[in-house]
Amino acid sequence: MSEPIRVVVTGAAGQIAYSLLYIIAKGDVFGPNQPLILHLLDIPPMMGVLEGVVMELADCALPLLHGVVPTADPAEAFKDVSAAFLVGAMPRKQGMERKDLLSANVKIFKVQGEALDQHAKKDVKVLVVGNPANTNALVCAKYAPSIPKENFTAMTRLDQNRAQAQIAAKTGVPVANVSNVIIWGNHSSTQVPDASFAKVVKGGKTLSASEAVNNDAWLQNEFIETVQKRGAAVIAARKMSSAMSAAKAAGDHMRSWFLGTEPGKYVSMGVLSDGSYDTPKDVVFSFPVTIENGKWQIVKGLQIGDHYRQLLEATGKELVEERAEAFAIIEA
Ligand code: NAX
Repeated sequence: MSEPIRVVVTGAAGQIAYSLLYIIAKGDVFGPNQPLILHLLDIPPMMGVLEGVVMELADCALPLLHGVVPTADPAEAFKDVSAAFLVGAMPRKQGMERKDLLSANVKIFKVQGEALDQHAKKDVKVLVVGNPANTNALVCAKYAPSIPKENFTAMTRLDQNRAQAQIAAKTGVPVANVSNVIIWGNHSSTQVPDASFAKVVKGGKTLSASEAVNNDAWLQNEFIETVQKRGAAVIAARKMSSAMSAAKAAGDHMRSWFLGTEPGKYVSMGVLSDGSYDTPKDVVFSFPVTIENGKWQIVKGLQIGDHYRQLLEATGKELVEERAEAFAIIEA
C-alpha cells in the first residue's frame, strides 16, 4: 500500500462535505489502495460542529483513513495537500444581491489561493465547488502563481450527471449506458447542456442521443431547461440545495482527474479556456475533456450547431462579466 496523501475539504462542516467526506475516505475517489489524511477547513464558529464530523469519521472505522486534521487555519489546512476540494463558501441569503455574494466569495478564494500557493504541493489538483465556482477557480489560480493554472478547475460534473440521468430516463436505459453529454460554459443558469455528441447504448446497439431520443425539439429545449433548472427544482422540493448529488459529482470529478477517462469517453470540467470553440480566453469555461496521467485535454474538432453556438456565446459573455466584477471587487 502506498504512502498516505493529504486531501483538504473546505466547508467541511457543511452539507455537501457531510456526504463527500465519506465518499473520499472510503476510497471511491483515489482508489482502494490509496490511504489518506483528511484536512478539514471551516470557519471558527463551526469548529464545534466540525468536531462532531470528526467523531463520525472515526466511528466509520475506515481502513484507508490514516488521519484527520480539523482546523480553521488555512495555512494548516493546505499544508502539503495533493488534492483540494474547495466547497466552503458563503451561501446566498435572502435579500442578498448577486454582487454581494460575489464580493464575499471571491475574497475567500483569494485568501485560499494564497494559502495554496504557500503551503500546498506544487502539483495539487484543485476542484472548486463553492459558487460562483468558475470565477472562484479563476481567482484562486491568479493568487497561486507558483501552481500551474491547469491545476485549477470548477465543477460542472453535477450538471453532466443530471443531463445523463435525464437522457437515460427519456430513453429507458440505465444511466451508465449514456456517455459524452457535454456541459459548456458557466455553472449557472446560462450553462449549455449539449447532447449532440452523446451516445446511448440500447438493445445492444450504440446510438446517438438524437437517434435514441427521436425528438430533437426535446433535446434542444426541454432537456436543456430541465438541466439548467434542476438545482432550483431540488431546492423547491427539499428546501435545501443539492448535497448528496453534489458530493457524488465532486468525487466523480476528482476521480476522473486522478485516475483518467475511459477510451472514447469524455467528461465536462470548468478549465482555463484557451479560446477553443471561439470561447473567451482566460475564463474558467466548462469543456469536454479527456484525461490521461493526471492531465486534462480539451476535446477538439467537434462541429457545434448554430443553436448551441449562440448559447455558448451567451454563457461566455456571462463569464467575462463575472471576471470583470470579481477583479473590480478584489482590486477596489
Ligand atoms: P453549506 O452552507 O451547508 O456549507 C458551507 C460551509 O462552508 C459552512 O460550513 C461554512 O461555515 C463554510 N465556510 C464558509 N466560509 C468559509 C471559509 N472562508 N473557509 C472555509 N469554510 C467556509 O453549503 P453547501 O450546501 O455545502 O454548499 C457549498 C457550496 O457549494 C455553495 O457555495 C453552493 O452554492 C455550492 N454548490 C455548487 C455546486 C456546483 O455544481 N458547482 C452544486 C451544489 C452547490 O450548490
